Amino acid sequence: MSLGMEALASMPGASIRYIPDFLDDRDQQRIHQQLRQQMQWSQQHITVFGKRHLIPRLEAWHGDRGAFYRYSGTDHSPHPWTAALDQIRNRLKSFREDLQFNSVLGNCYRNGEDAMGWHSDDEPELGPDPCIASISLGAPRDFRMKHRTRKELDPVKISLQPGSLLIMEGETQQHWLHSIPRRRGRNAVAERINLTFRNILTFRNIEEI
Ligand SMILES: O=C(O)CCC(=O)C(=O)O
Ligand SMILES: [Mn+2]
Repeated sequence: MSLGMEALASMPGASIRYIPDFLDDRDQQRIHQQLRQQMQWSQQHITVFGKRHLIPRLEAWHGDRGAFYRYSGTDHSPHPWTAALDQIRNRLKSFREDLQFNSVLGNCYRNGEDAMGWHSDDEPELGPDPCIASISLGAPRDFRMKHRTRKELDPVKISLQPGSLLIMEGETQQHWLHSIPRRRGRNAVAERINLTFRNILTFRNIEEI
């Protein structure tokens, strides 16, 4: 089912809002190019059943000093805010006063081979009911959501458009999983950058490390 009012109504326990035109096309293109060059992208490994795999995308963690985050099996110390990241952070706050974040995880899907498997953003650093603001730049990609336990509920598909904002909050992460599937062959796509603004609640004192 694609996202519309009827899909939202049939997502018990989810609190999500999709704004397709949060950034206009010129801004989203400019910011995409800036972030491709200015964020500290790297391709991490993950070990599953003793075997090391390359994660199929590039990632970059930026934020306030002390906002450590554990993802893909490793602790990450944040790189500083870039001007473009800070600009979007301010726009989120102007859009809705309570959209205030101390960090952002960037994902760069270089093409349709890059993807993200089923998960929820439920790391302890984010607290029990995190608010996550997700910005999309570049090629559109499908964002899929499925309920953790209620198999009778249809999965939901949102086509995340360039310049869009998706807000997930409330108990969404407790009840729903999300993923970005591969797009191969005829469905191949160009690069996409996704920014998920987050709030790390457990700051580490840098002097102690
Ligand atoms: O690329 C996306 O839209 C999703 C990213 C995501 O789920 C994450 O960073 O946890
Ligand atoms: Mn996620």
